[in-house]
Amino acid sequence: MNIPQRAQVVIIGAGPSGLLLGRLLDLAGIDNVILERRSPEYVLSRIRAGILEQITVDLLAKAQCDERLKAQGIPHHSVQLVHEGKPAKIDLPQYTGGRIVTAYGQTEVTKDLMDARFAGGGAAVYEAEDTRPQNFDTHDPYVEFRHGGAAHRIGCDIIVGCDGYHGPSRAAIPASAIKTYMKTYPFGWLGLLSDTPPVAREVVYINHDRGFALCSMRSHTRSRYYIQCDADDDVRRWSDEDFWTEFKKRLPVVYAETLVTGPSLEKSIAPLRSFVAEPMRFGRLLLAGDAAHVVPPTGAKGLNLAMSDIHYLHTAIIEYFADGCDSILTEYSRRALARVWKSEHFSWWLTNLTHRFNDDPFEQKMKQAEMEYLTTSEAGRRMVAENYVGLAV
Ligand code: RFL
Ligand code: PHB
Repeated sequence: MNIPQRAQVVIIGAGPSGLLLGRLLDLAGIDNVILERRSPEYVLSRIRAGILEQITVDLLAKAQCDERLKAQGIPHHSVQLVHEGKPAKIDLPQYTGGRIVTAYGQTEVTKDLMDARFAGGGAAVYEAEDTRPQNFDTHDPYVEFRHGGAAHRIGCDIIVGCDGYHGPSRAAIPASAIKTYMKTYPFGWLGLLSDTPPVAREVVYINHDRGFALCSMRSHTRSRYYIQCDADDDVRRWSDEDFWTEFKKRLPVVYAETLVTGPSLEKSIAPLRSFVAEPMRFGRLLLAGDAAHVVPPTGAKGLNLAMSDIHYLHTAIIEYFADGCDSILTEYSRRALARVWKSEHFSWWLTNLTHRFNDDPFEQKMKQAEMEYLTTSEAGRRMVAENYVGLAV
């Protein structure tokens, strides 16, 4: 592989945010290199998000990577909340001027963007080791890494850290220049993917005495289900049968009776945390997606926030190269964070409402009252719908 020594932008991380940014910059004629720690196969094997906001769908259209999404994505016109065994459906377009969400796996989004990158011939270095952003507090930043046993260095104008929560970009910023906010939750999500028809037509969030459960899908024949589990639980402790038995106990009767079970294609436990680092700019190093913020998956905001960061960031970078105005990069951080905090709030709030936290009986009653208000009041339904389809960018 021919690794360039210079590019206008070096992007660290080839998850959905790094690949989308690379693609939009390619289309704008800005040369960029993507460095990824893992292999393409490994990146595509991670099962994560499944629900896309309209802003994400629109960005994939702008990136000319939406052919499969248009053919295979499943539009959802409502979402369900279940409390005390009673399902309540919240219409989405009615309260949002016609907006909806679309079920289409993050794996597929990543594959579509990866295929476009490979077809376009853009530089993407997979299995890059020891990647380190350097000198980014000067006008001469560069990124060092190792690949195939050799040391490399790429000089650039801008470095973008799209390297997720554990990546090296945020870690390279001096602690005195960044403020972080963190909340960890005392439970995780055990997820199972199976080739079985989804039990419901939309996403169902369930608050049950035994703990939270969630029904989702990847297609009309592939389901994705989750249950709340202990934060320190071990996935090897859960046979498929154990999962289905526990999951079924948390479903409303109407779904428990029709649930189709089958062997798992994947099973994993994800920790739940809320996290924000601000600002999202330090000199010539910019952060995007999970590198800068994490939400608990309740509400399906993580991938969508990563994509809305890229909406702000690609326009800022294009303007920066057009007129050299540095303040546009600071403006990126301000605009992105304004949306991030609102999504952080929604994800935190919905997690509190739908999960069991050793609540005392009074707190349980409060959640029940809130759920009843939300599902029976027009204002309550509008609030959930507006946030679920995604706030304006
Ligand atoms: P990613 O996807 O973590 O990609 C970061 C990439 O950086 C690479 N990397 C490095 N590369 C080079 N050098 C290094 N030293 C590196 N260190 C790391 C990694 O290998 C990786 O390829 O971040 P990105 O692009 O910001 O995307 C964020 C989303 O992946 C994430 O927010 C969502 O998956 C969250 N999420 C959901 N979001 C939604 O919008 N809707 C959902 O329905 C939804 N469901 C979920 C979720 C996350 C989950 N888990 C596993 C936490 C469900 C689950 C279970
Ligand atoms: C998923 O389909 O994986 C999914 C759906 C909704 C969520 C989280 C995950 O809130």
